[in-house]
Amino acid sequence: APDSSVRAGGDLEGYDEEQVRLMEEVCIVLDNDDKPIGSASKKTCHLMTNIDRGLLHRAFSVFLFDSQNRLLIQQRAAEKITFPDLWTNTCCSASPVVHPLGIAGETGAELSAAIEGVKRAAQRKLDQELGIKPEQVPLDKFQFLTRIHYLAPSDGKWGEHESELFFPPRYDHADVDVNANPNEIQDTKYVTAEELKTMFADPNLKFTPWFKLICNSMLFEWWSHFGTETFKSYLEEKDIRRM
Ligand code: DMA
Ligand code: MN
Repeated sequence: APDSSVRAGGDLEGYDEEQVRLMEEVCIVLDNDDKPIGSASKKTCHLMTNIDRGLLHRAFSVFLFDSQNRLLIQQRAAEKITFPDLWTNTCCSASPVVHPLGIAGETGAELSAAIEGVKRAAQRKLDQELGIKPEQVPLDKFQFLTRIHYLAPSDGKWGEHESELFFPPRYDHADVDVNANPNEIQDTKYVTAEELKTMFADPNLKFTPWFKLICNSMLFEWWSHFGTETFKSYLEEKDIRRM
């Protein structure tokens, strides 16, 4: 259930009303080994004062490719409380607890249960941010790659500390219909790896820290091997990458 007490305290004063409302969502809190140990509001999970004390939550990153092997990227809306205006991967979010007891698998301790829960969370968020309907990103076409444990400040007050799971949500690279939500996204673009590298070299373009980190450490390599046996060897990594 949303935690309506999150508006207390004045931390969210002056921000966009819809984004403030979304800070009431309840996220899955993890121990250092990715095991669920409780829940906390999205606001609580993203305050640097809590992150500095070790608070960690479950999140996911989606990388959607089209039939021409181009990656869908987005520029975050100015309304976003964390990392506004930055270019980033297709879709990211904290994995919310959507039912007081957690929907099937969503609070599961096992990696496979976590993957199933996060696939559902990703499917919902692809619709909420990009207007991509669940039928176009069916759960059985998502592929799990790996997990990273990651911390980055946004500004002085807000930041990220999360264990992220990665997915390409269509291994068959089928085209989907995009209808971006302007409260979340100001621009979208399909890019080849070469086009993305050119964007990275442009000093006028700003990117989220996790997207640059993932691109340089993993994504360009994965991308160059799509459809090959090598790509299969990247799937379902058990170890947590600590970055
Ligand atoms: C945060 O995504 C999650 C990761 C994996 C960096 P976000 O800031 O876009 O979350 P939300 O869309 O829920 O605001
Ligand atoms: Mn997001």
